[in-house]
Amino acid sequence: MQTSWRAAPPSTVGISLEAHISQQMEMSPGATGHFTSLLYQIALAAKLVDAQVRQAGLADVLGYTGDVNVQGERVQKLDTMANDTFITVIQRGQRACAIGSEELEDPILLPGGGRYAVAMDPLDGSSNIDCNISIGTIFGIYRRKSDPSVPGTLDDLLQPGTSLRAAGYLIYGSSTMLVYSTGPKFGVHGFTLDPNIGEFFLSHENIKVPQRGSTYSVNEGNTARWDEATRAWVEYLKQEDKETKRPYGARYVGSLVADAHRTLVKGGIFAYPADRKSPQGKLRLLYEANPMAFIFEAAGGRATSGKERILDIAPHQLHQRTPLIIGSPDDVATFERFAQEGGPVAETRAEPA
Ligand code: AHM
Ligand code: MG
Repeated sequence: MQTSWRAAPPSTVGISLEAHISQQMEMSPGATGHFTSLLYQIALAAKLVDAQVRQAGLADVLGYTGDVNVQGERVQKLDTMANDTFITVIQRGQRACAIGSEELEDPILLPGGGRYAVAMDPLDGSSNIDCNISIGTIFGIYRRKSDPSVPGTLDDLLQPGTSLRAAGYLIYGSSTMLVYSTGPKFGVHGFTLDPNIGEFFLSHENIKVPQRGSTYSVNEGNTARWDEATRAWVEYLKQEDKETKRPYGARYVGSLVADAHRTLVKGGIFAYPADRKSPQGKLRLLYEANPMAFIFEAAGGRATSGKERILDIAPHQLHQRTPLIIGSPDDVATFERFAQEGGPVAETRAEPA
């Protein structure tokens, strides 16, 4: 038998996502709990989607539905299930006035005075669904702009990333993780789902992206469609130079959540630049680029289209696309020098924030 009991030193062991969100709420003067409850709903929907993803090979939910989504892409069954799950849970929770989803041409505009607008990609990395590679969910939350006495409007979603109240992503991978931030002041935190208990626990507290990394992540199969500056940038990363620790290693999964998460934790750069096939870029501003940009900036990283800061872009369409370059500040600065000067550059360091 123990003769005495001593309180354990402060530790993050056993801090659930719910406890963490509640703590953050207490740190926000005037918080009413509406935002907290919306985050709980997203976490709940994510657990339901996780269960579907884990069962996918068994439950006949792999493959295509036969439909084509607004982007002209073939819809997979899991895309549809994830979309339905998030929308049902968020709608029932009554905290949102508008939901914009990659899977739906038009936003869902809700009555009931919900104070937030949610932009989301319910299942990112669709091309990887059928081969057991990490996929995920990406979301951004805005405070509504419209009058709460009427249903939400498209304009509640068409806000620049600088107006995001929170953003996050889920990875359904070798483990399931939720990473979210409510801004630089509160940091970026990662939670891992304990499948035995069905609860997310804090596993990556206050994630900071390294100042510079040693990997680049880009679909090099698109080389022939890139402009000269992008080609020169990738060639530069592949050259040998001890001082700048080149060549960089190449890592590309093809699921933004996975490529971005690795870049966030280990540093380096992820890029989906504009190319001849996708002159506006491939990724979607509101529910892919903005949430990732918000998280990277909150973790000390940077996010650019090559021409401007992602979070400053004024959206005019729900499904608008943008080039996206995110990563360690020094690595993004190097990309920008190539994009702006169109050729090789001397070693680049990010401007201090
Ligand atoms: P999705 O939302 O339909 O899954 O498409 C977005 C995905 C991203 O996850 C990933 O970064 C990119 O598309 C990969 O594109 P590509 O196959 O052209 O490299
Ligand atoms: Mg996507």
